Amino acid sequence: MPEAAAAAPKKFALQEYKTEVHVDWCPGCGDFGILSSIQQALFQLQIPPYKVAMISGIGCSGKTPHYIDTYGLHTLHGRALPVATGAKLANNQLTVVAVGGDGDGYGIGAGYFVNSGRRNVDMTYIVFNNGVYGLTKGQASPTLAKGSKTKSMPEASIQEGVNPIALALGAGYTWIGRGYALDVKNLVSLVVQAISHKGTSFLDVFQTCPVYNDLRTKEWYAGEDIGRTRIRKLDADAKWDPIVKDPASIDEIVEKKGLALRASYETGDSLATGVFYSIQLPTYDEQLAMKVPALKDHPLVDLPLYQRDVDPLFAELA
Ligand SMILES: Cc1ncc(C[n+]2csc(CCOP(=O)(O)OP(=O)(O)O)c2C)c(N)n1
Ligand code: SF4
Repeated sequence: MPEAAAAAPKKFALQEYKTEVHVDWCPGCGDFGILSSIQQALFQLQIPPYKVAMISGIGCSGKTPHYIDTYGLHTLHGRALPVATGAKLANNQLTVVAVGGDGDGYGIGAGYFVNSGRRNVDMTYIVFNNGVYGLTKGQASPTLAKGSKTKSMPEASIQEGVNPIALALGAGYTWIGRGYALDVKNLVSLVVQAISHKGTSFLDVFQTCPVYNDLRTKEWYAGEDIGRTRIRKLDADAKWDPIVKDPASIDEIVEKKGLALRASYETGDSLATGVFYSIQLPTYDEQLAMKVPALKDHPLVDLPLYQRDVDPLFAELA
């Protein structure tokens, strides 16, 4: 008798990455495109939903884990990255994706944004960048350019906006990209690449907030006033190569970071999207496993708790 064929691995349906929770974003919100892109990317990668942890901060964008049928945690304002770091270190077998707004990530969470870049924990961070604090009614966020006045502001901003790609290059993120919420096809591809990258990947996403930001509208990105899209795809240039081939070569690193930095400063009528920079370096979790060999075979959550009798210490201090 022929041997029984091995059971085919279960194929997850796109629907299995969606919850039944009512999505309460405003009609036309760019968040819908980002949500759909994350669900499609997880589906394309066929990552079992029970092996994914979605971690968010606070804001309209912070609701994202409610709508994705994986493990999820809606944490404090600006704290998605430290919580995501903890989740990955506790269970290195999880695919960890942190999400949040530009106020969440580049404002109140700015310190975590910088320090997560230098650690290179194997996880992904996706920022919904709309130039405003959506949930709290449209105040200027850290990315709103100087001189801009949105619908909800009495006067134009007198502060410079930050450049998230430049910050990420300086902080040490090992994969840096940018997408556009309403170009879902491209965004799915970028989320797939970001999640597949070994190390901390950072994806800034231009997101439209039609309720509070009447400057960066879908018509503006489409360039209806200038007759061509303002979104420039970096890979449309056949010569664009963001990948560092020799991670030991400081010259190559500086050259590639320089090109990415230049592209990140394109403004006005040409906004670069795509992969800006990519390098393969040892991850924090890998380095930890070198120090604690038991982590190679078992995630921390499966290891017995370390116990120590502290009574002698207290007795000594008494
Ligand atoms: C410690 C703390 N400070 C302030 C707030 C109020 N707050 C809630 S959401 C938010 C801003 C959200 O903006 P953003 O991060 O850009 O996300 P969006 O709503 O645009 O997706 C603020 C200031 C809070 N919840 N917690
Ligand atoms: S306020 Fe803006 S970001 Fe928030 S749900 Fe509405 S459109 Fe989206």
